[in-house]
Amino acid sequence: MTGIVYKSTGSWYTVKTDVGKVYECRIKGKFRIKGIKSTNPVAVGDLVDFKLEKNNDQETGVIEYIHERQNYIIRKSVNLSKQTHIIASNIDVVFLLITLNNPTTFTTFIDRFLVTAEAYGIKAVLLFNKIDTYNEDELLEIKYLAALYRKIGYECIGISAKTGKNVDKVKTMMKNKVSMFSGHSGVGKSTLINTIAPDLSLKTAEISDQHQQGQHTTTFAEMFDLSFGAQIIDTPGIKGFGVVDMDKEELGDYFPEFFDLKSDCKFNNCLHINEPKCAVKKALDNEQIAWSRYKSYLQILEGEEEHYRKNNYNEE
Ligand SMILES: Nc1nc2c(ncn2[C@@H]2O[C@H](COP(=O)(O)OP(=O)(O)OP(=O)(O)O)[C@@H](O)[C@H]2O)c(=O)[nH]1
Ligand SMILES: [Mg+2]
Ligand SMILES: [Zn+2]
Repeated sequence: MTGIVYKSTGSWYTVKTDVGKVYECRIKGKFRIKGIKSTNPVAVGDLVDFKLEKNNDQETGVIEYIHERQNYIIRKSVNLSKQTHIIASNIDVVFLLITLNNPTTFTTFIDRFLVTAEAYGIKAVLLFNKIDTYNEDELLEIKYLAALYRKIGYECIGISAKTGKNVDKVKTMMKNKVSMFSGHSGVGKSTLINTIAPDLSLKTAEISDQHQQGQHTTTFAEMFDLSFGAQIIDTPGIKGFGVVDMDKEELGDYFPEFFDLKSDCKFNNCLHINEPKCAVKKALDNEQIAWSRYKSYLQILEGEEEHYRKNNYNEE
């Protein structure tokens, strides 16, 4: 039998066949797939083959094969273990939810996320959520950020999952696609899904819990079929987003505005650091490239960890 993984709770995987039958499946042994050392061998979105077995009176499955993934979002945990975790696979578009405060989303986090999406060829859209809560200065900051990322080529939408503002635009982009919502804990991923599909009634943080630190309301990634021909993957909030190791020379290619200028650099293997006649550095001086982007680039290049205010969020 063949189906798609809709939910993974660690030891059990919920798999749905193309006729809509749902089976709880498990894996035997370590089930490592070649080349990827991740904490989760099977991810939400995976297409898997499984065989049925009798488990007491229930029919459950054993996953025997994972079909090749078209793509996936993978991150390195920022704790010491440095293990990688596949958040979800076979995604058409990923929406990154961003809030200025409660919680704060820093540009380094946005850029790390975008690099990963670029590396796996996944379309990324930035959703600036909770715009119903911002004062004038904060709205200006959102406008500035949206302009910065639009210039690079990313779609940016200011939304309110609470009031429903611009949620129809998000819905339109989700039609006939597999989408994933990502972002820090508390940015409103589950709230947005509830606004789009009220029937799901996903658990979201209570207002009173909002200021409690390290509170994760969604604890497992889960995919849902929506009525308008869309599939959405809700994910648990992530604290830091460690970019998986890539070649130094490759990294600049995943900053689209750097990549566009690369052919104008004197050296074709230019890392845009100290090399003479570097088109990226020149564009930086002319303010055509944002400092925040360049800073993120250097940080990833040097393998630096993101800096977080202590105890701001819990590691997943
Ligand atoms: N004012 C306002 N509050 C919002 C908005 N979106 C979400 N919230 C609130 O933010 C809090 C967190 O929302 P959740 O949907 O649980 O956040 P999440 O991203 O799913 O968090 P995790 O599941 O922990 O990753 C809740 O109290 C929501 O009511 C919004 O657009 N405006
Ligand atoms: Mg949630
Ligand atoms: Zn250069």
